[in-house]
Amino acid sequence: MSLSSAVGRLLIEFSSLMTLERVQRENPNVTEGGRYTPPDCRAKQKVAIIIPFRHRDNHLKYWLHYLHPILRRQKIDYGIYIINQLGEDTFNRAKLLNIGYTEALKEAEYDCFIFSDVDLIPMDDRNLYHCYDQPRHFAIAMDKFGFRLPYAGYFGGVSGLSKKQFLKINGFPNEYWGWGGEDDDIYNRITLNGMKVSRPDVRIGRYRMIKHERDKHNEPNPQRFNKIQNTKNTMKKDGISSLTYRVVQVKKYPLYTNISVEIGKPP
Ligand code: UD2
Ligand code: MN
Repeated sequence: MSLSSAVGRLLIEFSSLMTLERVQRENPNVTEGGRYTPPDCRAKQKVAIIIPFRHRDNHLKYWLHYLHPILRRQKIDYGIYIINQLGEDTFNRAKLLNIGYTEALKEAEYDCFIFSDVDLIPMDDRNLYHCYDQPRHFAIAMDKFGFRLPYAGYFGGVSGLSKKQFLKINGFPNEYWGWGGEDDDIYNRITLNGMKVSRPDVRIGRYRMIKHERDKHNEPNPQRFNKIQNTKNTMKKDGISSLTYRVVQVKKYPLYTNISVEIGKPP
């Protein structure tokens, strides 16, 4: 991968009006469903970018506006998958990510999976969106945490695992309903399986998060503190091996593929 087209630190703001028409005009070489293959080289990895989603259309516009050009400059061979939770039951981020992994593989032979919140934009295009020897944590220095890692085991926001790394940890937990804890459970799975998180330099792994209130039906999960103590016991049975859901619609838009799913509700 050549970095000659990287520009480094980027100016990221969320005040200008953003429309999908504009983003489409700016990205004519992205093909249906939000796919892109660099024309001038053969990329080593095929990367599926998975975004857990519900009622965040405004954030998605900015995400697409900033990320498509960055990924193109990085010469990534990629596809964008929005996993949209239908209904108004409690949100479940990690289960949506498992679904994204499964559904993306039905579309192409992806070997790398990057899981990103819809509201997180990298501020430096040298933060390369591909997979590494160890599970990768990309969003290490966020504006909302004063551009520092909030704690050593933090794995939230944007992360990436190869197919092999993902399967080694039995994917992500399906049983974290509501806000919080699922990212710590994933971190536990990684270390309990003898892997180590890899991270970019703190000057490069900088992010802006679009400011928002806590969404309805994604209240903090009171069970999260207990659950993250038990990853060792739960990870073998709760994960990609136990995933159940129903796909209601797969729709290919010019800049992304939307997969709308029913995922059930907390027991
Ligand atoms: C933090 C982590 C996030 C996750 C979460 C706890 C950061 C920047 N991110 O995010 O990775 O660990 O805590 O669960 O620290 N979403 C929707 N609709 C909803 C609810 C959530 O689309 O109604 C999606 C969306 O992609 C969002 C993500 O889930 O970015 C995480 O939810 P959040 O942004 O409300 O949580 P936040 O910022 O505290
Ligand atoms: Mn957020």
